[in-house]
Amino acid sequence: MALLHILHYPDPRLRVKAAPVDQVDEAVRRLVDDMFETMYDAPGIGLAAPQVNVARRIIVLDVSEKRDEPLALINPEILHQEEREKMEEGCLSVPGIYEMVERAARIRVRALDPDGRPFEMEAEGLQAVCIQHEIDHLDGRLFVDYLTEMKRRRIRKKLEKLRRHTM
Ligand code: GNR
Ligand code: NI
Repeated sequence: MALLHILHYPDPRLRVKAAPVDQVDEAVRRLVDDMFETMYDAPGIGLAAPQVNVARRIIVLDVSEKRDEPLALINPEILHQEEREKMEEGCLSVPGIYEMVERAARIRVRALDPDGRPFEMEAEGLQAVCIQHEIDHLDGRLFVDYLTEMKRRRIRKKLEKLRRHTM
């Protein structure tokens, strides 16, 4: 197991569209394990492979209170979505920023598990928000993209300044 480095906005590598996983092998399972370790350590409720500089369609999440319900989705696809709801979001790649984002309230998702077996699930509430947030990462999209240009610019300046001070 290993802790992975998380990329920060506005790193251009967060904007790359991730490619599907064609073979769920040992290397993919090792990456999933490292992503879980990195997510729990951060701590975060989700993590997408592009955030750790791997342009593959792999996400991990755990929205449980006790942090004991790990869920890995490989090549996730949203089959169905209904209703819209606003929730406050944050992102490990946009540290210290929290803003309201509107997304589907309930979704049905298809994915492969770490054994390469297809499965489907329904999600709502925070879990639905998290899955949509992570799939956005796979498509090179960040939650700040849903904000106004003015807010996004302010966030970019703030993080660039923060980086200059810590370098
Ligand atoms: O840890 C995280 N919390 C969170 C809160 C509200 C909506 C989405 C998230 S995901 C985020 C971790 C992360 O950046 N995943 O990509
Ligand atoms: Ni994120």
